[in-house]
Amino acid sequence: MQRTVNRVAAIHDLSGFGRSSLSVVIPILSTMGVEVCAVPTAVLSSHTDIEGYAFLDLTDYLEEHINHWRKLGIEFDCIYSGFLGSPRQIKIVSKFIDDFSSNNPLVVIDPVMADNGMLYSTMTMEMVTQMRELIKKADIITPNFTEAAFLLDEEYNLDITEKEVKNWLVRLSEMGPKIVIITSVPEPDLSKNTSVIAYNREDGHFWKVRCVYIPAHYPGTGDIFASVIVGSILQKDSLPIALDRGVQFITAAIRATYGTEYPVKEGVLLERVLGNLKLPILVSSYEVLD
Ligand code: PXL
Repeated sequence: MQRTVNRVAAIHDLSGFGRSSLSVVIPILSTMGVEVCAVPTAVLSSHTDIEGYAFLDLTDYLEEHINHWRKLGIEFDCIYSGFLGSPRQIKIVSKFIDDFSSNNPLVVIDPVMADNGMLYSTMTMEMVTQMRELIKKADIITPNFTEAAFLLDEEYNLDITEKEVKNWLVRLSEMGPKIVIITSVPEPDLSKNTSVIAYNREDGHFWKVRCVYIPAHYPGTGDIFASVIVGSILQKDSLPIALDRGVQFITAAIRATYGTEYPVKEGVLLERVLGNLKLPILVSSYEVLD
């Protein structure tokens, strides 16, 4: 049966406070006209950057959750995973992809593990090793610059050249995914600025979208960016337009937040900008790299 609305299995944690993971994935994809079926990997009182958070790992529960869906014979247009709570969970996601792939869904893996050169507090090197296995099954991966370095076992070096980043993209795509999108790539010539650089192995193209610098580091922006990419690709936008959409949305969200007295750890004011997702891309700024 042809579905009227695309359906995504969203495998992420539910962090109650601080606007990350399912708390942003669901509103973004719903606004973009996508049905979200959540697979909650863990429940936290907040993301892990807020001291004293409560954490319930749902690894033991997940099989039951997924088994019910197996019995129902549910199909998905996309399987989209993010923050995973334990090494065993990575194996469960891998099996989920195998079991729910008969209709060839788009598989998007955001290897949420680290930022600013450091692993998040719940992550281990064992999880990094397993993530290298999991991304073999992805069509698209969206690591940030730190996660790309961990996946490739490369040094986190902010002086990286564009040529080296292209080499990283190609090597990551050789691990499995057709499309690799690295966010927060440093721009050594423009200190503090970053860009998003992507590679599509199927047509050999590299794309770049520059990000304006705003001196605040909000949590959840990686989840927001990856969710917009998922919604955009599902609505059949091209890869460079999806990148533009992701960067423009994040920029609007950060601009709506920065300059208010809002505490950075509470995330961006998503509620103020969600409606932007309904607008067409009026000005595009992607560059083609050769
Ligand atoms: O935004 C990524 C993310 C997702 N889930 C949890 C996190 C983080 C980043 O800190 O802590 C629980």
